[in-house]
Amino acid sequence: MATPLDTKTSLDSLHRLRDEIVHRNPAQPEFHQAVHEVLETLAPVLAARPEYAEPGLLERLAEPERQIIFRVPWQDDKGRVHVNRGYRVEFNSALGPYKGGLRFHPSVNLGIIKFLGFEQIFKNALTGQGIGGGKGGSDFDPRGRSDAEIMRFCQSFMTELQRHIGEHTDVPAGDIGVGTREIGYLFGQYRRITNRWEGILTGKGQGWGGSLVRPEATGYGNVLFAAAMLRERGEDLEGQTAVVSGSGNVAIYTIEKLAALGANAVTCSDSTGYVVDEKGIDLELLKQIKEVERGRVSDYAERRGASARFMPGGRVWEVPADVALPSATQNELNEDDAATLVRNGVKAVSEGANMPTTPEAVHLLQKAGVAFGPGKAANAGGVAVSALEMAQNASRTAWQAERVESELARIMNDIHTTCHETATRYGAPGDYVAGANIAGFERVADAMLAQGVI
Ligand code: NDP
Ligand code: 2IT
Repeated sequence: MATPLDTKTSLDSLHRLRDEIVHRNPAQPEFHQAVHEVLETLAPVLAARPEYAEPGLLERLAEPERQIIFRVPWQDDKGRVHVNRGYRVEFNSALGPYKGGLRFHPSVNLGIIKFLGFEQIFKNALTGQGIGGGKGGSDFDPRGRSDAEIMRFCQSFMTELQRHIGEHTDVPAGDIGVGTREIGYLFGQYRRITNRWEGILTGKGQGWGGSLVRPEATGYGNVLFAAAMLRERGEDLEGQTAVVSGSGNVAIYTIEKLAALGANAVTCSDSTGYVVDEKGIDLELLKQIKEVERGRVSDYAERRGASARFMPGGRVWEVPADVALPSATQNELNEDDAATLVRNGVKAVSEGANMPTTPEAVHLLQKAGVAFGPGKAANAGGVAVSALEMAQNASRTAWQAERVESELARIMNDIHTTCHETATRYGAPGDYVAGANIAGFERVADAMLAQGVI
C-alpha cells in the first residue's frame, strides 16, 4: 500500500526529478520546458494518488522508449550531394502505436523532436483514442527547393524510416514543412520498398487512403476548443475579432472555421512578418498564395489592395483582438506579447501550434483571467482525425465528411469537458493547463502501471 504524500513532498520530488532530467539531457531547452510545464502541475495528483510516485513512473515517462537518428543523403537538381539528419523519437506506446508528425525545418534537432514527442503523449491520451506518442523530422530546409528535390529528399528519408514504422508500430503524419505533397512522396517510397499498401502514414491524399477533413482538422478543432472555453463563460465567437499567427495548414483552417462561426480573423504571418487586413483575411486569396503558389504573406498584402498592410518583422499580437490563436511555432508569444494582448482586452488564447506561448506568458494570461487553451488539448483535433484515418484504413472504408466532422466536434468537446472537470477536481478551476496535463497523465500512467516496469 503506497503511503499518501503531502503536496509539498510531491513538489520537492518533482523538482528533484526535473533537475535530474535537465542534467541527463543537456542542451535541450525546449524539451526541458515541455517537461517542466507538465511536472509543475502534477503535485496534487501525486499527493492524492501515491501509487504514481512509486515505480519510477515519471522517470520512465520522461525517457523515450526509443530514439532513432539517421543520415539522409540526397542530391539537389545540380547533382550536389547534401547530408541532413533524420529523427524519429518513439516516446511512449502504452496506449497504442506511436503517433505524431514529422517536421522538416532547419531548426529541428533532437531536443525539439523530444519536446514535441513528449507533448504528443498527453495530447494523444486526451483524444481518448488508442494512440501512443512519437515525433520525427529532419533539419532539411524545404524553402526554395524544387518539387524534384523535395521528392528525392522524402525518398531518402523514407528509405531509412521504413525500417522503424508500421501500422501497428508507429504511424507518422505531417507537421511544419510536411503536408500532403511530402506525405505522398514518403508513402510512395514506403510502398515501393516494402511492396505493401498499409496505413503507415496519415494525412494522405483523398483518393488514396487519406481521410476527409484531416487537412482542416487541427485548425477547426482549435476554434471549436476556443468556442467551448468561451461558452463556459457565457460567450461565443460570433462577432469577435481574432488574431492568428502563421499561414500554413493550421492557420489557414483556423481562419476558415472562425469565419464559419461568425468571427473575423484579421491577421496571418510567416517568418518574415505579418499581414493585418481590416476587412478580415480573404481566405481564397490566402489559400491561392500559400497552397497553390507556395508564396509569402507579403504577396497577400500586395494583391489584396487597400485593406491589408504587411508589417515586416512585426508580431500579430500587437493587433487588438478578442481572441488569439497562435498557429506558427514554439515560443512565438512571449510575456511582452501577452501583456499587450491583455491590455487590448483579449478574452481567450488557444494554442494551434505546439508550445507557442512561453511559460511566463501563460502565467501572465492566466493571472489576468484570460481563458487559456494549451496546445495538447486545443490542437488535438489533427491527431484525432489522423486516428480516424487509421480506423478507415484498417477497415478499408472511407467515411463521409459529415461523419468525420461530427466525430471531430465530439472529441474536441470531450477534451474540453475532461480538462475542465479535471482542473476543478484538483482544485484549479478554469486552469486548462493543469486539467490537460493531469487528465492526459492519468490515462497514460494507469496504462503504464497496469503493464508493469518495462
Ligand atoms: P506549416 O508548415 O503548414 O506552416 C508553418 C507556419 O508557421 C508557416 O507560416 C511558417 O512560416 C511559420 N513558421 C514556422 N516556423 C517558424 C519560425 N521559426 N518563426 C516564424 N514562423 C514560423 O505547419 P503547420 O501549420 O502544420 O504547423 C504549425 C504549428 O502547428 C506547429 O507548431 C505544429 O507543430 C503545430 N501542429 C500542427 C498540426 C498539423 O496537423 N499540421 C497538428 C497540431 C499541431 P515560414 O513559411 O516563413 O517558415
Ligand atoms: O502535433 C501534432 O499533433 C501533429 N503534427 C499531428 C500528428 C498526427 O499524427 O496527425
